[in-house]
Amino acid sequence: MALIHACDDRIRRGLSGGEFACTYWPATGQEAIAAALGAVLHTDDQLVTTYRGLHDQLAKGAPLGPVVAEILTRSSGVNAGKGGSMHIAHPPSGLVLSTGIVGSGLPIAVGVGLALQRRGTDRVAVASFGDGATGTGSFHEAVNLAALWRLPVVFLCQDNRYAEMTPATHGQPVDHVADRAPAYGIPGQVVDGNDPDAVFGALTTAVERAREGSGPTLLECTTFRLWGHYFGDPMSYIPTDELEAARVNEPVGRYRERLAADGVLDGPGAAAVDQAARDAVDAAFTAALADDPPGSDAAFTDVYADRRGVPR
Ligand SMILES: Cc1ncc(C[n+]2csc(CCOP(=O)(O)OP(=O)(O)O)c2C)c(N)n1
Ligand SMILES: [Mg+2]
Repeated sequence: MALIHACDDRIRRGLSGGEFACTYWPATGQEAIAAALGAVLHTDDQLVTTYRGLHDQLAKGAPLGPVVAEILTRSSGVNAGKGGSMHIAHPPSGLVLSTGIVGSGLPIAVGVGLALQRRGTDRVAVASFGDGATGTGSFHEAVNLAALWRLPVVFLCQDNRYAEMTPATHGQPVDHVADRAPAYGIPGQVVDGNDPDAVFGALTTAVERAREGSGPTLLECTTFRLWGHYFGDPMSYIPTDELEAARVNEPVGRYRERLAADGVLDGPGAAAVDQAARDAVDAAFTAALADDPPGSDAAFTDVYADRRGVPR
């Protein structure tokens, strides 16, 4: 959680100060969901996430330096600087891809789940998406098919209450995304997405169910995007009291307080964790900023793959 928090902060500071330019969708406020996800999944479990994916990508084990370099479109990036902040993939970490088309990650995760099932593995595929994605047709098609074929998929909704500038209450006729699960005959659960222990528990159950062949779960983790939709979002459409309440409920500080109360991590210990995270992030940015963007000669490499999936 500290690493995600530090990295998101560093990106926003760099953009604010004009040090570099890129599109960015901040993940601050959603650190707990990703940290729990990373702790529950194995490296060879597969994750499909979205443009708001920094937290998921780092938690899944994608390497910090090459992820930062990709965000800055440098040739040392995970995708050689040709994907940019919206299209981060790292197959060795089980990070299948990050998509910019809302709802499109779910059917892809279902396809991955089908492949895992047919190969007879006990691996699982997770689709991580926002509350707004549940209004797309692809959400319903994906959940229906995964439920029908009892695929090893977990549908992980990061319900941050907004889709761009539209509140969830204006976009869905049910109180909770998880309320839709009975329509597909699968378990649905709402969990406090700002409590990493709660997310860990619920995800463990969902992932075990998928591993043993009992099919998918729809897990809704309630949270908030504390910096709005995109970097620079003035957030004027969010009522002040709602934003204030969300800031108080912020997961990193909340968990730090719990760890202190439980005698797990004292103040200096927490400060050391934060400092180590900031140091790692600063080193990643220093290296990435010293690297070059890909040259024009790279434009036609890694574009097509042959039938075995080998890039050419
Ligand atoms: C199919 C499609 N429609 C619209 C958009 C424009 N768009 C980008 S992000 C977004 C909001 C998605 O909200 P949500 O699924 O809740 O994810 P969040 O951004 O809150 O993480 C929209 C409508 C898009 N990228 N793709
Ligand atoms: Mg949302």
